[in-house]
Amino acid sequence: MFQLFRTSRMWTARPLRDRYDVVIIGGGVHGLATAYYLAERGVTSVAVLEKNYIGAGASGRNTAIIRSNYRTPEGVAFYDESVKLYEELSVRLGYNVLFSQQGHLTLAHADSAINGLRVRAEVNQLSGVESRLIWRDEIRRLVPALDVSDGPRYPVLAALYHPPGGIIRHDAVVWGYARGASRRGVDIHSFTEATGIDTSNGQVTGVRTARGDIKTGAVLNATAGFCSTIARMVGIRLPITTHPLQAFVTEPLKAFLDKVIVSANLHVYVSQTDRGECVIGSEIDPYSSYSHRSTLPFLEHTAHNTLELFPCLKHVRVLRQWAGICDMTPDYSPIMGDVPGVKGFYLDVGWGTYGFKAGPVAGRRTAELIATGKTPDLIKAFSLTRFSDGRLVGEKAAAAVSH
Ligand code: PYC
Repeated sequence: MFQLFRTSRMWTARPLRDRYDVVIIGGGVHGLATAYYLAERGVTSVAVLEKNYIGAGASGRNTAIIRSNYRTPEGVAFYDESVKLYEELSVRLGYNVLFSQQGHLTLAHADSAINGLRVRAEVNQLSGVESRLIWRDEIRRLVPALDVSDGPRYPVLAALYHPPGGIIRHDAVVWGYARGASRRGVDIHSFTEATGIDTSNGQVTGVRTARGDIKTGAVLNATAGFCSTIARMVGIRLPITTHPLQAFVTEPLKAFLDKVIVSANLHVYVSQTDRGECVIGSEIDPYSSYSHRSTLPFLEHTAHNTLELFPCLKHVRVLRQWAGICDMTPDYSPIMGDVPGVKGFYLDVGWGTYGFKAGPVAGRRTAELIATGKTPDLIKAFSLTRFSDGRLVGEKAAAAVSH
């Protein structure tokens, strides 16, 4: 009987070695997915360094929304591959990540918003992604609890409907990748902070950590919130500002909502988990900060706007609220790839509020880059040099809420 219910450890804690082929800084979904896909390619001398417990940063603090209804052809193709990888992830990892493709609606409360959604629908369709404009009757049918009357200050007029979008269990994704990577020989070192990166003649040679030094020729910066600090260790300044992003969760309720609802105009997004809790978030805080503290003004503002959409939540209690921190780039697209002048240093950063959605594709394509030395076509547009070359990939219009 005991054997039946005995739980085995998800990953193995091994001693920190003094040499690895690849060192990944950041033990969130991006770092762990990269380690997993490197190991799948046979690159197993890999260390993942995480200064806290794994998934303690943005991977454990996001609102777990998955979608690919972006605004640029580059963004749509990239996030579409991520959705496809998420679709097969439970089977690939042998671990249920509870991906619920319940559908995703971005609401429009003004003509200008409808125009923006129409452009996205067309770019999505041209890229083969299911996404279309729908009107009040269909919205009412899909989401009976939503107030689609003329009553609210900003009545709902239309929506971008994206059926493949949905929600996932973010901890399970992190644990599943960690387990898969560890089983293939990757070393995961929690509570191991990177304190410096050594270079010689423009080539990475090692990483210093609070637990000892490591020799390596390849380092990936897969951090969120602290990517500028890590980049500065090799003398690079990233075009990034870091802002808190807050969210809260309600007490569990009987199932009433089986779509992800986003209102950019009201700065709010709402979904209901399998446990019945509503997960509700808003825009990034307007000030730059590394703080994980949540605030009362956020809760008041976001709760108020949620009630404009769902008056039925009026008497519901809030269980808890929290904050994560987001690295924002000027064009709201990530920075991925190698870095001119620092051989062996790779970036997978600048995810703003889109990071969790991209974990599988970013991991898979970054692993391909590190293993082959060739930048995959899918991530070429996200290079650091786009800022000096003037080739921005503007994804602000696809943000869940306008910032
Ligand atoms: O882009 O869907 C999104 C999102 C939701 C919360 C943060 N980002």
